[in-house]
Amino acid sequence: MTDGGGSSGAGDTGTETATPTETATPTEPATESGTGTAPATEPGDDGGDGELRHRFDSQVDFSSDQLDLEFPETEFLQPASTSVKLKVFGRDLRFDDRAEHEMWSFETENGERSFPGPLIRAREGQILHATVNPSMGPHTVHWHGLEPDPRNDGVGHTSFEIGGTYTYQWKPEQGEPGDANCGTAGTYFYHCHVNTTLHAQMGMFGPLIIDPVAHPDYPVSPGARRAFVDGPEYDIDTEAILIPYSLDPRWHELGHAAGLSGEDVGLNRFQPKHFYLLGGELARRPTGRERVWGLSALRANVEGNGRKPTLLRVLNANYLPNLIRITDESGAPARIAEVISHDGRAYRDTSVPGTPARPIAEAGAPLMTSTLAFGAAERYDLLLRPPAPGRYRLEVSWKDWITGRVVGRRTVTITAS
Ligand SMILES: [Cu+2]
Repeated sequence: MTDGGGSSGAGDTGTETATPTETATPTEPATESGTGTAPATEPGDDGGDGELRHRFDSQVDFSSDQLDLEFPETEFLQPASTSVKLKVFGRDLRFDDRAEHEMWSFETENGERSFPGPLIRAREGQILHATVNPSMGPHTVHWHGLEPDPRNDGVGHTSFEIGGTYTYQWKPEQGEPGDANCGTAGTYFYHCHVNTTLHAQMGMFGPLIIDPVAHPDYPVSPGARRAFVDGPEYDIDTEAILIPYSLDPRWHELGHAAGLSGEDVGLNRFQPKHFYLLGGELARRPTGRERVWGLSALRANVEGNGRKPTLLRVLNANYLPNLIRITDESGAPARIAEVISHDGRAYRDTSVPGTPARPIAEAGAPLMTSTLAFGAAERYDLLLRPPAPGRYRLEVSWKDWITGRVVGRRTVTITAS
């Protein structure tokens, strides 16, 4: 919407922005229909003032009757620092166990169809534009863990679903050295938020990484990057992401809107039969059409001679709890993983109020481990610090979320050199 007016009556242009006068006047409290003065309307109705509003009579209505807009406009559009274009594809893809499954995911502008979706990478303080053209819509893109304003958060319940095209706009907050309360750098993911349980399982997600802003007090060595503004440096060449994903083939027979009309299609029963480790070294993601990016091996730097440690980003992209165990060649637990952040938040020492909250390793308490337990959608950033060259085994297990019984297991070798 460019004219800013509320009287155009163009019901397809999305929500209006209240003027400062309107928001500052303490009139009647808003009701579920929106303004307190307009009559209750049917979902999607235009109350006469060009403003779309919804009313949900049941849970099913709430889930199924999201506002679906063809071409919502990006409000307060700013020049982009970086921009990406995403389309949606549906396709049978072959996995590393030779099974083929129907997958839906995001493809790049030039037709790269890969699962998971393309890596989106931005730096703190940059304005990102992500233009989405779902074509098989409606779909959305939710930026999981970031907190854009509601229009750009990609949650249909608080904004709209997209039938045509929309450009999401957001700007990750910059970090400050020693400040535990700001900064965004870390590992995230994006996923569709339409019929979310199904669409995420179908493959509509991809990795999202926010890099820290450069700070003059924290220079960066050649070939390295910092994990967060005053965080440790890591080696760009071996940086990798590990994405445990499990798959229930029954779900992959369902349609776009399965379950949204109140019918029971069993989305409360996730019974995976396949267990996959997706991802790999970010610098070596295979290109080409229609393939699964599967993780078969990892490398880890032994520090020295100017080499920085390897950063392993971990993303649980399925509905079961995962457990990682790292062992050495004799099978003994190997505490070579240093946990430096979780869900895009750095671990800092906040024990003394009023003093800089340093990264915990710098404060003398590095969190070294051989095991990591993490649930759906959680992300952890691990620095791998093998003490000497050799081989390690990283085992991922999937656990039943009620009984805790291990239902799937995969392993990869970490070669330390
Ligand atoms: Cu979707």
